[in-house]
Amino acid sequence: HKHKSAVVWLTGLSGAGKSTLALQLEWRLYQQGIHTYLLDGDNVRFGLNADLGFSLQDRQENIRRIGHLAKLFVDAGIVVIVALISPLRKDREWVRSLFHSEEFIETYIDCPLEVCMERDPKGLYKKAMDGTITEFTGISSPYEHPLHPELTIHTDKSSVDDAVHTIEQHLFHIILP
Ligand code: GGZ
Repeated sequence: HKHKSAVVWLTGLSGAGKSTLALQLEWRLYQQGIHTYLLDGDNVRFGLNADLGFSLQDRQENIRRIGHLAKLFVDAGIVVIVALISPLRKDREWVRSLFHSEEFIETYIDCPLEVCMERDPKGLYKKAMDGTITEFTGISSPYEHPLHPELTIHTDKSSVDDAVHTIEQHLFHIILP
């Protein structure tokens, strides 16, 4: 069926649950016949953005390129899900400016740093704490939480299903006639 397009931009700390929610949201939308594309920082950094590291300057470039990619997909009528730490407000505001106001759904994946550190699925926080990894978001590099996100999801309090449902409802409101 016909629907408008939009970008669901997931921002938050490493380990907050962005990739998990992104994958589940993609699956749910697919089941309902909505054509989506997922841009996950973690994956794009292996290909298109393999030349980029984690300095604030490289993160800005990472966001810039993924923002333009997302814009191309949205122009093609595809719902884009982006999972990117995107730690700085100014970079996220820049991306927002690429889109019509209703097209950009900034979704703050809010999870306390202590919980992310406890989860530590890839052992990165441990390495950040002992200095093996430098410039790690939340430890040795800043994270500026959104001030006026369209959505906030508390992944330490709500289930994946509930979180996906919340995002889905907001999205449908915008893209469905
Ligand atoms: C933050 C890092 C770092 C540093 C490697 N800081 O949780 P993950 O492991 O699987 O996903 C994180 C990913 C972050 O990439 P993004 O492209 O989303 O970041 S940004 O938007 O800031 O450009 C994390 C891993 O890369 N990772 N080193 N120093 N995350």
